[in-house]
Amino acid sequence: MISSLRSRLATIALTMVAGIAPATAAQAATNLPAPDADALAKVLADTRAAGAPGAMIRISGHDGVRTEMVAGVRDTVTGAPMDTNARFRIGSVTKTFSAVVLLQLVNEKKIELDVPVNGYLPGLLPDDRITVRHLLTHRSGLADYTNAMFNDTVPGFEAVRNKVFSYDELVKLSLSEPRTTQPGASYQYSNANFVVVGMLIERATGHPVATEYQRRIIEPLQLDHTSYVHPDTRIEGSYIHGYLTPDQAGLPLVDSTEQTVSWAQSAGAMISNAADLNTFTTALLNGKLLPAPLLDQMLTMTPTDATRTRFYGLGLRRYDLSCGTSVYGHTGTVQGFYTYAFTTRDGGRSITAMANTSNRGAANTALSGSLEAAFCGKKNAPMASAPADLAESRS
Ligand code: REY
Repeated sequence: MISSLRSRLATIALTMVAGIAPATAAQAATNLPAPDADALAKVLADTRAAGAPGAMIRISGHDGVRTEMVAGVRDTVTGAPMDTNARFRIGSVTKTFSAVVLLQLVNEKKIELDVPVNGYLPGLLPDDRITVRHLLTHRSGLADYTNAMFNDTVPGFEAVRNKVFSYDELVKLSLSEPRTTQPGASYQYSNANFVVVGMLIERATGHPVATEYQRRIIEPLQLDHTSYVHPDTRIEGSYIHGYLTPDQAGLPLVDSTEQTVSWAQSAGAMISNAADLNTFTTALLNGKLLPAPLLDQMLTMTPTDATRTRFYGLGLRRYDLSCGTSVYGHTGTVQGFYTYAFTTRDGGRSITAMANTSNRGAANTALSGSLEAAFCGKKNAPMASAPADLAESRS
């Protein structure tokens, strides 16, 4: 089956690195079918057909790497093939790292979830009713300044590619727009929320967020390919080039690899690789980063759309898949990179899927099909048209 698919889809390099390992006791507890390798290969082919130069999927189980698949290239100039070990920009998966640090500070009684943000950062916000929890659940009403910033995609990006913003400047940009909801009233995804989370982390610890990511998450989990280097623009080691799609059809892709990501910072500026993201989501859901009561808070979800299959907790998404399995993690969109990093409730199976393009919804929708293929197994229909409602969006 796999080999016939290979011949049909010549551009796909499919590597079952360790095959499908026998179920361990813990995996059996998840009661998941084997990932559908054909469907995963088709996801990668569809993602490339939709315009991504490359794409990859890495699935990890309790007993180590289970599946690695790549398609296309990580560098369109040299033709270097996509590589599941290489680093890339993870965009808003950063929000889960920020939420973990913040919740550790809650555990240490340095911050409380239901206290007004202005209690910690006096005068920052124009409404004393906005709490720390409202930030983490995207219910503060702080406008997402990035919509205006990137309204015109490539000029918007080039205007900030090398810019270094202070947190205060980003908050001012948000506050120059009307607020989107009364505090707590509705979910409105906004990068401004996690910019303020970064400010809270720095205020409570007296350290840059980079120091806190490092000592609380990166070092304990030995995430050797994960970093927060803002405002440095480079990705160290072996990395994947990101290619931003212009709004106007027919224009060449823009290599957007090097940027400060200062417009996002604690909302989206981290760099990682697929193995590290799988280790991170697994450890988080296994309770290795947060004590149970705080993980429970993170997992307390409300729906983000009318389908009631997509939810948001505290810096964490939940998607309910068609087979009844729920997966937890985050999506990321930063210029040139789409990322999905999700795991099961017991951390028994984790996936990182990425494509090195952005501003190209069809590629993102195709890539989102990797979740059904990875967790729902063969019984599902082929991923020819992944349901649009599972694609990462800003809803
Ligand atoms: C910003 C625009 C996306 C991306 C964003 N990402 O807020 C955060 C996240 C960190 O949720 C850009 N889109 C693109 C445009 C649209 O420029 N005109 O697709 O690269 O991950």
